[in-house]
Amino acid sequence: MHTVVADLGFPLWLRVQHLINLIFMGLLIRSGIQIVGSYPRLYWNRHSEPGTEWLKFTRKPIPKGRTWITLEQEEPVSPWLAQPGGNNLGLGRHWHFFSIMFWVLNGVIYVILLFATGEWVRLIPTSWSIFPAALHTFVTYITLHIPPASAFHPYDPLQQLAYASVVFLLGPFLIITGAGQSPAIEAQFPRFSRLLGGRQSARSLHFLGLLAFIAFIIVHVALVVITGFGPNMDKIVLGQDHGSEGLAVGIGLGVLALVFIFYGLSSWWSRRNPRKAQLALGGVDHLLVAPLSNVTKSHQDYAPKDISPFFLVNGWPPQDAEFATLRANDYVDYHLTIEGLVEHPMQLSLAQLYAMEPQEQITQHNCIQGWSGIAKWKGIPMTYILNRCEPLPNAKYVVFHSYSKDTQGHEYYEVLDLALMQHPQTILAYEMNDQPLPYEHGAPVRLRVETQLGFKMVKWLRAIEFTDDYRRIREGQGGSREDEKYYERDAGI
Ligand SMILES: Nc1nc2c(c(=O)[nH]1)N[C@H]1C(S)=C(S)[C@@H](COP(=O)(O)O)O[C@H]1N2
Ligand SMILES: [Mo]
Repeated sequence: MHTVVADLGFPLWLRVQHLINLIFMGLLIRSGIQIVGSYPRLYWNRHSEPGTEWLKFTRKPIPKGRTWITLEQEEPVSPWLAQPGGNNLGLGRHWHFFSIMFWVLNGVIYVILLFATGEWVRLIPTSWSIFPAALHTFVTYITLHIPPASAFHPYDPLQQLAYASVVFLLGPFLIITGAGQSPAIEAQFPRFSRLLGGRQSARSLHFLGLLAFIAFIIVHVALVVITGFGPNMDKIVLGQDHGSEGLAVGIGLGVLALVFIFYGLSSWWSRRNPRKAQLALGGVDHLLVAPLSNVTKSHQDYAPKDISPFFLVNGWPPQDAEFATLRANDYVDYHLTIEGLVEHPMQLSLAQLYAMEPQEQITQHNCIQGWSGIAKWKGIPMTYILNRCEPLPNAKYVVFHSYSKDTQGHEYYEVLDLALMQHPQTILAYEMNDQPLPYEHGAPVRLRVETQLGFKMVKWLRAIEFTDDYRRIREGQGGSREDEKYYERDAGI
């Protein structure tokens, strides 16, 4: 068996897939670094309280004695490291999800071909003796020796184990820990989330997976160089050890240079044309993200003991006089406007809202930046409001307007699909942890949609508008964060 495999060169499909994998792995690592920069603190606990992180990549202090928001904690990342670099969480995520789709597809085809062609014997150990043999190889390398040629069948035991682990363990581990951070998946499968220790632990594990991948790449490349760069490149690039090493090294390094140039140019392009990048990459991501957003339902039901002792704030509270007056009078003059494509437009006072049958839920809030926290929310199910106002048949979207401003000084608004309003845990919340909703968390009323990312849950609600098209609103992307920060409209991941 061994001799047969040793004779196998690298078939063309394997070499092409190796290159595709390299391109997308690089994009995933780069965009992953971008995403970490948006909230550069990693936790093992569920509450994301500053100071309890096990690792951070920021020297920014936590402001004391004033309200601060988590957007202030973003760290720009150099485009040498991150895709596309700077403070670009939205675009970084587009690159990440875009790459995931092609990386996973490539991986699946690879595994299928591996088994279909018999090449699997390269990777998958067929005897327990691989472990002592691998240890032996490890000792050989660590004492600065190179195993004899006879140890490679075609890989040496340590190499074979490492490759098999990366393909069959590390790859799936990254997919699982990535999925474990999606609010839609977590809301649909709370037990899966618990298994990973919650979203923060999933994020930390995902990051450790990234480090493991980087470590693998460094060792892998180093060994390719040490154990015979020319012949190895000959196999990787041309498929066989033909003795055309110069050509192989030339082609190999040339292709690698092209890949790096592509990273640089595509990052530069997406920073120069963020809207185009959002639409182009987002159009592809949509295939992955939209089903998650639209199919999942929230079954979250945390226990009171899970409630976060501390809950981060994002988004600046309203600054205008109108809201200040409302607030000064304890919101007695507050009215929530319900308008647009409805049978019965209306104005609801707080007293009218309080008179309706409320619902309570203990759920996890997931900010797109990466932090999360658990709280108990009380409010009116949106289904109840729908029954009262009766949306017209052509109503497809619901626009939530607020009293606060986004980072460009426009009204903060977000658009949600009408279908999400039917979800059992979509409520207009007026209490948080058994207290009236605190000012910084969106008093007097905010939205909760428990399968979505936090930016969709508009605080300081002013009006709810039913519409058939959101494209004519402002920049037409479906919300403040989509307009100004190029986030995706489907916020399930
Ligand atoms: N009106 C308004 N609502 C908003 C925001 C905002 O800036 N303005 N920020 C959103 C974001 S990004 C998040 S993560 C949550 C934060 O909710 P919290 O401050 O209660 O934690 O509110 C969302 N709702
Ligand atoms: Mo957020």
